Amino acid sequence: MTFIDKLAAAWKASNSLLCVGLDPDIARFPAHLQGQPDAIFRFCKSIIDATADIACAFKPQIAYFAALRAEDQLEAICRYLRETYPALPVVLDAKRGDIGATAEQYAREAFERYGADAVTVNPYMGFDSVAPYLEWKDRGAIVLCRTSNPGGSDLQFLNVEGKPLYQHVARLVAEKWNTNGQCGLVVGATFPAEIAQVRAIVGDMPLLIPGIGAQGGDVQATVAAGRTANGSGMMINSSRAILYAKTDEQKGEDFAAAARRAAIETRDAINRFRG
Ligand code: OMP
Repeated sequence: MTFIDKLAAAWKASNSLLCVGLDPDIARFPAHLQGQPDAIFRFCKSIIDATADIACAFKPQIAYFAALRAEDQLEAICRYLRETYPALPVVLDAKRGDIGATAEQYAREAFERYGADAVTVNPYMGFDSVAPYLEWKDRGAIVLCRTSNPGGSDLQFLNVEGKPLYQHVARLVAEKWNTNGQCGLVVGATFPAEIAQVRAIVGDMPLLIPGIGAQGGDVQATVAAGRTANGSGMMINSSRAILYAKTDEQKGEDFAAAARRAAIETRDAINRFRG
């Protein structure tokens, strides 16, 4: 089954557009996990088990693992997801971008080593830097288009031949790069007007939309701008607002239970506006 088919099936089966981001920050782990050698794996596993029936996808962010030499725990998390929740796509957030020969190795890392269904990639170096990911016909390449951070405007908003650069990226991916129907685009929830512009350019192409929750993106505006005719088409990612939902005031509540509550609230808020 291809990434796109798996995602479409997950949207339907879960009735959810929520992508749970796995950005494990050990400084924010509960006390009983502090100092444990497999703390990252155990934290992520608890979050996954608490939210798998509420999510349409999981998105591990590689930097949180690599910075601590914990790639083995990322491998274990990806394996756990594949074996325990095979219907849920895993999007490896690595934002790769390099010359073709190097990109071939990054593609193997994402798809062979971690077994990811899709990977985020940076389009700045052009088609030959993205082509190696597209050789993996059953996997997805999710291309950065209009990112959620304020500095994204520095380049993505540059006026190129009368249109902002991000719109050229959207058009290029939709019309030239997506020959095998395996691409998606990243568009931040912090810029709903741009989500609508991208949706108008790319038809039903899946959008990965980070920026709700900790970054303050507006759920209603995001869903209105990004939904397809059948009310899906988006993986709306939330990481910190779910992972660290437990606050000091909720003394009795387990961190995974708090994450589940936050995930349900987010899924339901999204579904209210899907139509
Ligand atoms: P929270 O702000 O905690 O929900 O995390 C957002 C996640 O999405 C992080 O893992 C970011 O690296 C990622 N992200 C963005 O925040 N903005 C983008 O434009 C693109 C991404 C991404 O590609 O996932």
